[in-house]
Amino acid sequence: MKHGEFTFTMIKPTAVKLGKVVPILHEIDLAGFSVIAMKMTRLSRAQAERFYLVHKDRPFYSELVDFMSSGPVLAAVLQKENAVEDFRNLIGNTNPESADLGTIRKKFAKSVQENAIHGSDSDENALIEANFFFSQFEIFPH
Ligand code: FUP
Repeated sequence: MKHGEFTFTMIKPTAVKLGKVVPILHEIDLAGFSVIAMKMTRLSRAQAERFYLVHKDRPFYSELVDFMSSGPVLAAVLQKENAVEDFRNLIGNTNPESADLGTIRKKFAKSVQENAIHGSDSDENALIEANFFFSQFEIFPH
């Protein structure tokens, strides 16, 4: 995988439960991303704690970990030029109330916690997060 040409995403438990996996993947496809790895899985509490470790001192950490381990998620690695920045623009602000019209979070998020989808915030984190969910034999870059 080439640095800068991929990002990691995860469709979060509420969106999965509400049947929004395919509608959200459709938006991702229309925006020009291609799927190079994908799985549905459920995080244990310990795995969710590890994924969000940068937030461990924030007041919402415990609730966030409870939520993210409450049901299945759809994890994927997406390929595109300028993937991290373009995907952050596609999903919109963390808080759906502040997200621009047309963004995935504006369309599908319930709240700042249950905000439908994750997108890596840097190329370094995209690599760390892709490796958290997938082995090198489960990622198929073009
Ligand atoms: P983002 O990069 O947009 O996902 O946002 P952050 O890294 O700031 O936050 C990561 C996750 O923490 C969010 F997706 C949801 C959760 N969060 C809350 O639950 N409450 C908050 O006030 C802020 C973030």
